[in-house]
Amino acid sequence: GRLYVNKVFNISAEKMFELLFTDSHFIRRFMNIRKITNASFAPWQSEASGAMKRSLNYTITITNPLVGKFSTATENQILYKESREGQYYLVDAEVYTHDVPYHDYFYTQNLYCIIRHSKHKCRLRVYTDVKYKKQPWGLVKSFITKNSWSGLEDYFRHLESELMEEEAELNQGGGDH
Ligand code: YK8
Repeated sequence: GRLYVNKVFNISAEKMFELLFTDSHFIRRFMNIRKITNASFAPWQSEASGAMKRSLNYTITITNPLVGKFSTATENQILYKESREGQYYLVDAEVYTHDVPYHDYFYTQNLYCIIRHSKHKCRLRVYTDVKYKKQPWGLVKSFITKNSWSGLEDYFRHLESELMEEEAELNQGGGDH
């Protein structure tokens, strides 16, 4: 896997969780910019195991010329029970892109880790892996992996820069964060 985001923000851990994992203005706006449409968010629900789960459905717009322009996607998120409100949040997000070539072979796993740093600061880490449900031919596998990494790198670089803008907006005019 790869670590795409590893950064301390002037945003509290609670706020970071709210921005990324609730139906927030931030995530709505980010999806708009990325041309992610028809988004539906299920509410978080607790599981017998003590974890929380929710799933999202949306349509992504793809810029990769090798692939059709759109694909529907399902994202299943698990908030691990080891998470502690305001302190530490671990979210496992599995993303299935249903309409891309070889979609039945792979999915993407994004692990988001939000750690409280101080009252108004947190560290965000996003660790990403391309997972295989069945083994494709070697050449196909490297093709999938290469194309996935480039799309993911672009997405998370953009997410990080939008979070930095949000951080600036949240902190402007407001005391010593
Ligand atoms: C989520 C991983 C692969 C996919 C794409 C597929 C290429 C197909 C390979 C062929 C287009 C928002 C990606 C990047 C689309 C976007 C997905 C996003 C960024 C040529 C064999 C969507 C996070 C996420 C996870 C997986 C990404 C797809 O929040 O290359």
